[in-house]
Amino acid sequence: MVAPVVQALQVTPLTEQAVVGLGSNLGDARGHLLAALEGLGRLHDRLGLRLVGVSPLYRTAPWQTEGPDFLNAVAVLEGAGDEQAPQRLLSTLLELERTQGRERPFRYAPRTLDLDLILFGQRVMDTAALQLPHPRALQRAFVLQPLLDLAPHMEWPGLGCLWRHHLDNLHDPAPQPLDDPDWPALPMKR
Ligand code: PH2
Ligand code: MG
Ligand code: MG
Repeated sequence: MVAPVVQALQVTPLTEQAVVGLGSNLGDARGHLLAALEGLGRLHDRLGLRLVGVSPLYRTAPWQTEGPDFLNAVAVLEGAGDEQAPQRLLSTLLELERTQGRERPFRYAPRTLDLDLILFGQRVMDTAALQLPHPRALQRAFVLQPLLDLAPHMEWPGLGCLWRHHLDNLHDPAPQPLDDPDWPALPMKR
């Protein structure tokens, strides 16, 4: 008669939403972002994360760097993850970057594909490999604007919904939404 009691005590892992920032300003930028979305859509078997949101596509001026304009967007993944889940997702993001031929000749160099982990639920981490929330995300309109479009109710650790006000204080050129009927935007259910 012990087994049913133990079963009842098992903790159901919390469902969390992870935000991924997508960027490209080298080669077929839109094609690289589409390939990334396909990859993100295939993570369920491996990581238990489902793609539940894709923002509109934006053209953005280079931030703290030079070179061609970027295409940027954000995506939201959802699932129940253990303690290692953010690190595993980060490794997978780096793999997807490599698949698109990402090279790193210098900091902020033009890139075929950049996939940044912005948030993983309400987790706060500061390790050499991974900081959460992403330490520069609140300074970047190319992250906050697509996130505002996609998930205005997203909660930021320590800030709740106040992250939205950071966008008002950024004086970079505003990200330009692209009218792209074939972009696979996936609005989020609330
Ligand atoms: N990424 C950077 C640096 N600057 N600027 C824009 N507009 N978009 C980016 O994705 C971007 C950037 C470092 O990753
Ligand atoms: Mg980046
Ligand atoms: Mg990066």
